[in-house]
Amino acid sequence: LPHAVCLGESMAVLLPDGPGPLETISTFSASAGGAESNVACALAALGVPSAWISRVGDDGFGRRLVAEVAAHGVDTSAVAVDPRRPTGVYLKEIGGSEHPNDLGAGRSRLHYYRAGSAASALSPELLADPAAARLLTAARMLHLTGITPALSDSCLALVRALLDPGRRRGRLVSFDLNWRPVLWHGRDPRVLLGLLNAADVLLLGADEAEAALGTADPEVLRAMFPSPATVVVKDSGHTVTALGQGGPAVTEPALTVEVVEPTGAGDAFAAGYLAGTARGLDQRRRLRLGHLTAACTLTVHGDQGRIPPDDVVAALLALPAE
Ligand code: KDG
Repeated sequence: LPHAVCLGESMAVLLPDGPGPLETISTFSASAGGAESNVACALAALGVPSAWISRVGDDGFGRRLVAEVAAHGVDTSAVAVDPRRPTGVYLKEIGGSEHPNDLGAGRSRLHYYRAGSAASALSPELLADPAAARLLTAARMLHLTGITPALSDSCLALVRALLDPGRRRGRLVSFDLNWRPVLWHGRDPRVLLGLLNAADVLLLGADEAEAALGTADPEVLRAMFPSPATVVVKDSGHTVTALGQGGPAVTEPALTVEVVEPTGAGDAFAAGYLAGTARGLDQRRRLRLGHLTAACTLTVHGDQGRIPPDDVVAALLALPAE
């Protein structure tokens, strides 16, 4: 049974064969990705038994998605198949060509085709599903993101139900803001405020916090969200600060790597941090395992990096603080 459950939509991913705006791309390779399943896969790679709960369409993309996530060792037994709605899809656009419409080297953009998807029909009914209830009852950690409440009213209701103190049974709930402004068109993103404050571990990127919450200042964010035991703020200089409830903040710089493409790095950081939490590491080493896992993803094109062998990870974690 899983130690951690990650819940949210994943999609078929169409990755262009090279950089450039979509009007110039003729070949895409298909894979699978999504914030919460990325976290589940990286947790499994780090030795934390994990499960991913979602819904997919009764189509080839859905079957591929479940198979790919399961191939990472993630429990997919509670992924429901919707006979009517399709699996969502996203295309990735990668900058770095000479074309005038290029995004710019090192930048990427996601284009979503997910409105009305199978996963957007996630709802509190999930809690009565025996397969999902079995995993949730066993899990010591539940990972959610700010993507799910943007998808539909029923998704928002499910996230609210999962954060309800009466249903938590001592499970640690982590919540990554994952601010996706395009998904909030026509919906009120202020609902996020209450959700973020209901988590135990709140993960925020400084850029997205500035955009969604109006500040990137770790102390201000800590004061804005008093309930979580820990608020983790990842700043644009790639330093991460963890703030508990009182006591000194812990700040840890990232590893210096050649960034190939950033998608999925935030998910990898979350997985590393949560794996460090599951291992009972101190705050600094949790952050360090987050950085290390993120670095593995920053240096590849896909959503997942390859985690180095255990002895390399252990040596990096053991380095003294700078
Ligand atoms: O963090 C990476 C995710 O953004 C990507 O895999 C797609 O889940 C996704 C989303 O909704 O943006």
